[in-house]
Amino acid sequence: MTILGRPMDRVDGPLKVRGAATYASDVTYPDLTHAALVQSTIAAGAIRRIDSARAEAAPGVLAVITHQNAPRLADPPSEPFYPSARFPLKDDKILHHGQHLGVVVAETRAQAVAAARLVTVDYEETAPVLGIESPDAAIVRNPYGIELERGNVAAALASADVVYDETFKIAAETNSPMGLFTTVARWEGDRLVVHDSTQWTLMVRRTLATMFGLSEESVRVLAPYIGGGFGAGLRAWPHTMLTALAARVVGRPVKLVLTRPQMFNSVGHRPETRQRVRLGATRAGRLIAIDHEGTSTRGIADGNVEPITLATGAAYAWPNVATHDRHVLLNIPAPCAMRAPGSAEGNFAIESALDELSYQLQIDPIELRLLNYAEVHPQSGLPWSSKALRECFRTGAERFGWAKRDPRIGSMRSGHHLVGYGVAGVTYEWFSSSCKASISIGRDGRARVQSAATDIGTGTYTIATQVVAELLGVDVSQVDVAIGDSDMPLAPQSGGSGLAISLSGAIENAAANLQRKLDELRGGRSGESYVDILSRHGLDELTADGEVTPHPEQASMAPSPAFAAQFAEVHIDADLGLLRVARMVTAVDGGRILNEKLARSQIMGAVVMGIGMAMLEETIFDATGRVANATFGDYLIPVNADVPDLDVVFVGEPDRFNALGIKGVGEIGIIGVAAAIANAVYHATGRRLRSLPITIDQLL
Ligand code: MCN
Ligand code: MOS
Repeated sequence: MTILGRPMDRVDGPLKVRGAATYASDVTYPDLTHAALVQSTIAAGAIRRIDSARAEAAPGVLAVITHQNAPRLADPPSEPFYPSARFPLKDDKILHHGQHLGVVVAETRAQAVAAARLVTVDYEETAPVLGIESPDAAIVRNPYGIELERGNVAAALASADVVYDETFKIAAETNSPMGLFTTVARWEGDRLVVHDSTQWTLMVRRTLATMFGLSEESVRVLAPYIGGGFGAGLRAWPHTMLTALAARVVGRPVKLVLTRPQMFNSVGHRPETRQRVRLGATRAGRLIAIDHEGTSTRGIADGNVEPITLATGAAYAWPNVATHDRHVLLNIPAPCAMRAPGSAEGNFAIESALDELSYQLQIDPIELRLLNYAEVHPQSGLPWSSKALRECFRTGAERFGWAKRDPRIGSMRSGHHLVGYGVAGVTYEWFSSSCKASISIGRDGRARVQSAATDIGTGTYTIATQVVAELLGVDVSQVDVAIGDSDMPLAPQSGGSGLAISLSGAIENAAANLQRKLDELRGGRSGESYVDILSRHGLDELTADGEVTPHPEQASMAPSPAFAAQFAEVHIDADLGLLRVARMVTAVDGGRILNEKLARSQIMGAVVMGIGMAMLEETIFDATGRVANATFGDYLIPVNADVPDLDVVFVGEPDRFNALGIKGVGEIGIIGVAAAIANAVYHATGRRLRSLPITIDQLL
């Protein structure tokens, strides 16, 4: 292979730099109207009455739609693992602060925003249930069945030489992609065309088709470009439903662009979590039992998955395992997926706990992990389809200079700063789905691939180009990629770090089918070019479809997760407690890497997000359930000064489960960052911080 793996520049880069890539907010129509939302200022209760009269009379206003006059729609459907949002104009109930109570449509955006302020709402207020510790909150089992029981944890803990038992807390965080989520909806008779900021065109299509009682073919969802998602685009959100509804009511196209504060209460967030970890070990460092309890917050009427303990059972070779996942139901805007949902939180607890044990047992932290290395899949006993976690630790340690670490707490200094080294291991269960693609080859020699998949900044356009070029043996400049359109062949979400696997599998299958058709046409004339074959047969182009379904549970091999080892060096001002990450090294087993440059960008971006999670990010709900820091002035994310030298290295080999040997890399880079930093902080200071974000007050 010569084109796969190559660190090729993004094929859509020039378009983006020139402003020629059309994001949803760039879409316009001659008769376009604009919408603004009316949002609840209480977190719980009901609407007694909404008075829209002044808004309706305001300049330019075409409609004010509330639950009092909204046409009835069917309930949105739920996808497996991707629960739907509740349509907020269904009734008079208020379940969270910021809930959409209405939408105002006007000739201009300014008119819509001004009129939305004139809508008055009379509330029947009840006390909201807020905070993960609320005694009034209902607690339910995570409905997605991710709990696990292996062996006998209670007996093993009772017989262990060393027992560890601690609790971890992580603040809620908000995805905050740069691109403000936008919907532009237009009805063409009974056909609905929607441009949307989404990671999953077919999910939005299905949701709108169901709600409006249309066939799926009557809805077209376009998302050729999206300014980041990080999981926020994995649900069909109420503002999208409302824009489609508004366009039907006014009989003209409608555009709705969320404001930055609305991005904090309308498109999901990483829930607040609490975890308890109990570990049992022998003196020699053999981990014999783990009990992992994860609890996350959830909106009262919204589903969410948040699989905190998903990776726990397979991460190390502990013979006795019990995991528990609970949801606390609150009057908060719906939490949803945020990069490595559940896994990022679960890893912080597990990898911090292992670090603590390493000091108790006086075993090097890497050594402790290798002593408990899962050589085979711990649940099934089957060999992994590939696993280079040992290599991640070895190569990462070498590049980081782990050997220079003095294990004694507070022993390393750089001038006025305490220096700490920390490490975390990562096992990440990526998630792939069925996918289709079609490839055509034209008489002009160009290859064209189509799929409903999205590129959310990840590089889908580029890797699809590379896969087609590699498999058909054409130059990358001869390949056109068309994606982000639900009318194209079925594709899953950009999500669960599974799109590269799914889409390249579908392309691989389509390319094989195309080659077969070409071979038939070639009829033994070996060496005849595609162009010659097509012209000899008088064909303008030849097309083949391809499809891939996720690997079935196989009897001989366990499908391998992706793996990583992450290393952090921190510097802490000895007097002021100021914490800075000096450098980070991440070694990743992502199977075959499709594009070295893009994959590296994925890891670097995720590490930056991990630094945010570890040290800065916190979505704060005040006593009324309002997000109190819903701006980029108040919600802290890493800036350049917070981001040190980030070293990324790929190790391992092509996986044996899919044709091209790929594993997902879009999320893995965030997962071990918080634990690596917290472990480094402990090494530097002797302070064990089990609550994120780590702030200066915790270090003073
Ligand atoms: N890649 C590669 N080799 C592999 C696997 C992937 O070179 N073996 C590169 C490709 O450039 C590919 C990208 O990594 O396009 C991501 O591939 P994959 O791991 O399959 O992830 P998805 O395409 O499913 O993307 C979703 C993933 C997730 S779940 C989140 S959250 C996330 C992420 O990607 N959100 C992102 N990365 C993001 N990057 C950007 N810029 N913006 C986001 O919103
Ligand atoms: Mo990623 S949180 O699965 O979009």
